[in-house]
Amino acid sequence: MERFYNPKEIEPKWQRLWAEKQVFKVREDSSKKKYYCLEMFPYPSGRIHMGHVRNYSIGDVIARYKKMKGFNVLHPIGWDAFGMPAENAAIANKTHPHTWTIQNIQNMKLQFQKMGFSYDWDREVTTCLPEYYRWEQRLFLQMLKKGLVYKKKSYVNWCDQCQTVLANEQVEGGACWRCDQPVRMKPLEQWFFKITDYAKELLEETRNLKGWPERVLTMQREWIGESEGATVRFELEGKGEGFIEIFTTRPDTLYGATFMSLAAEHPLVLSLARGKPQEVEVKRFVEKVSKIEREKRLAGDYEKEGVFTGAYCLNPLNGRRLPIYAANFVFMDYGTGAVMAVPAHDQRDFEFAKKYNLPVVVVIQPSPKEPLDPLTMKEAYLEAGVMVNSGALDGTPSERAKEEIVKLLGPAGRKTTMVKLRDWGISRQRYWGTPIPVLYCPNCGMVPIPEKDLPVVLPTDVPLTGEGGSPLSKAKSFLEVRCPQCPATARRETDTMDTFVESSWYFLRYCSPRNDSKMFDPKAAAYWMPVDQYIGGIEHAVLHLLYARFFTKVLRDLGYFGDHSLSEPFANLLTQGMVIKDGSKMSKSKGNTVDPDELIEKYGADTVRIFCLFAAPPEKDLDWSDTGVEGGFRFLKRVWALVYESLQEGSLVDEGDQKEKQWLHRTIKRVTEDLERFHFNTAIAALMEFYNFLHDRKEKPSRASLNGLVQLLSPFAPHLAEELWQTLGHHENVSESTWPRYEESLVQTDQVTLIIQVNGVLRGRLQVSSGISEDEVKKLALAEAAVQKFAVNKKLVKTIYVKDRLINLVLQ
Ligand code: ANZ
Ligand code: ZN
Repeated sequence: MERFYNPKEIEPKWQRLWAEKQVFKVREDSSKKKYYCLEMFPYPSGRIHMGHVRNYSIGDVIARYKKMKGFNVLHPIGWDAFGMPAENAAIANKTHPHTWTIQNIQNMKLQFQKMGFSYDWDREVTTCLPEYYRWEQRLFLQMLKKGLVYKKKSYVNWCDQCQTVLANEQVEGGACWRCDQPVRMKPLEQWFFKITDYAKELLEETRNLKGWPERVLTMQREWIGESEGATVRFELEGKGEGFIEIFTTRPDTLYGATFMSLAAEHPLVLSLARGKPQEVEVKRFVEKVSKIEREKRLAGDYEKEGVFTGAYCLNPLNGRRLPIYAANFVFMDYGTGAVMAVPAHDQRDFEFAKKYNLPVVVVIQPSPKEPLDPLTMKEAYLEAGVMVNSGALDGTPSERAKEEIVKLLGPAGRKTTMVKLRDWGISRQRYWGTPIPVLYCPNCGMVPIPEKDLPVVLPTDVPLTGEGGSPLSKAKSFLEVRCPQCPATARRETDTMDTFVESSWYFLRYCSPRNDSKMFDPKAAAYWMPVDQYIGGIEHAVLHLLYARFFTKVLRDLGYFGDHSLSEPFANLLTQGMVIKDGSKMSKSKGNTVDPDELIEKYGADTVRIFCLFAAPPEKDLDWSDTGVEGGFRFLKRVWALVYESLQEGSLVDEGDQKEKQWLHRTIKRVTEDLERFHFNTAIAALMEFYNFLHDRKEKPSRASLNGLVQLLSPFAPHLAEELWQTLGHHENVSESTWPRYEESLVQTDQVTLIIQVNGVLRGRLQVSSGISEDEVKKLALAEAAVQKFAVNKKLVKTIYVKDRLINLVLQ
């Protein structure tokens, strides 16, 4: 054994030995309980950052701990390898996205290995390879057959200058990131996954996700956004002119509707205005609205405006004539794209009515004493109350009127539940993604690529310039293809899939990553799924986690799981906090990053791991500090020195005295319980205390104590632990050893008898465990009947506490 701790020497050595002995390789084994530990896989950006280090260190501790607890642990890793950065890098540096991505993967893989993460590298998956995305293409075709994929016109960000579609991230302040020209919304045929078919189940099953943070569940529920209400039909004025359907959550306000608002994109808007004096103005308005950025519209971050179409419709209950407006705050993709406007009870409608001088009719009164007056109202009244101006319903509580009005409407109305969740638009006019496996034939129209012709491989010889439409549309050899149904030459689809598609099922691929006849082997999935612990950033609380849940349900319904059905992919979820430095998130743009490589170089991976796990509980933000890293390093050096010195001076005793045994067993208990709850910081603190105890006493530590210390430390600092474990004479790896157990009799804390005094006079005694805090004792003492007698009409002004001996309550 070396005198001094030298991570540079021992870390590569143990990494090599783990790989050679395939310590972390796993197979299905029905005789063992499984544990699937998964961290969200990284995008191969090139180098790992501290956020990665933290995320993967958390997962690694859990995986290593569970393995030592006897579980058959699946702990895989892979690469979410499609996406725009590769394409942008290719445009900027004239490399190929494939080359760039694969190089990045190689770099990052080396960095991960240097961190000592316990992955089963034989299960590595890389999503940009045909052997991965071919299964996605097959699933797409199966979903197409089932009606779970469809095409529809939808709005994209479009730059007229570059003649190209832009991703939201490429729109900067309403302008194109390349040429700075204004971006407009352009309707384009796009592919959608019908996630709305699963909205109800996705919503209801959030109730079963007991192992997820409440915050994430709330975000998912709000994202799906179920609203109870009614659909109501308003006939257009004029004979046989048709009707407008609206969705409202407030059918009780129907008598208060004074106009109608349609989304600018609503198909009726232009047709209603046609031939009317308003036609030109309406057209101009529709144009203008299409230019407001999507996010701005969703955030409501613009002035509310509208234009009269020149047409009217009729309130189905009282026949009132309502002017029809096109308005910029009504969205085509929610409800029916039409809103009955009730200015007295909806704030947007109120502002709109004031602006355009439209009538305000109050139909709900808060109290008969102070009736609302439309002339003096400053804002809409949104609460419940009693119905007025509503025909036969006058006097009815508004909550009840909601039901009554739907009944009164007869065939013109029905109860409806609307969800905010939109279908998932997966079309990207990008190169670096999974090709969508269909073609267009001049005779047969859209034709799915026959399954035997899969995968549709992404071609490599595609010019990438960032301008002029989808890159694949410029790759002639890819584009032209024989129609499978007729002799004509057809054209391939040139859209690729959203990269969120790959991450929606990678956790299933890990179960049987080399299977070349199926997406995954149902037997392997039956054994490994669900993921027992999923770990990742809160930024994925909605999209990724919702899509992965959706895919699991679709795969279930397509029979992918065989007899063993699965509805939810992730049993438990841990969302770790950010890594921050100088008060803000580490990021290149802020220039406050710390390079993990430099840290590993200076201190070794074990120190970096210890720092990340010790500095904060996993859910909290981790505040970077140089002294924290130094502290971690010092601790590991001391542990090394303790073992070294203990082994120098003669032989070790097997077991220590009673006190040492108690310390060991209490430490085992604390660390075990903390690991179960993922309180890594307090687990490490317990190990530090144990070290201090062993170091500070004059007796040499026993073999049992050193063994325990090293084993308990091993999930956190695995290289150091392996080396010390070997030095202590073990032949197996500490990573494969059995987690130590504690004896109940040795962890009981000692009981002491405390004296209770009131104003210095003995009034009772308390049995408590030694070391109990002053606060705790105070509470217990004040609860004693003997004390309460003296406390009547008095205030506690002071307490005097002598640890484990007495408490004196001063009452006045
Ligand atoms: C009449 C009404 C009267 C409304 C009233 C509210 C208060 P949530 O809860 O989000 O589902 N709405 C319906 N479709 C819309 C669309 N496509 N774009 C913009 N707004 C739309 O909200 C439902 C309410 O939002 C509906 O109820 C409708 O306005 C409006 F005193 O109908 B309400
Ligand atoms: Zn054809």
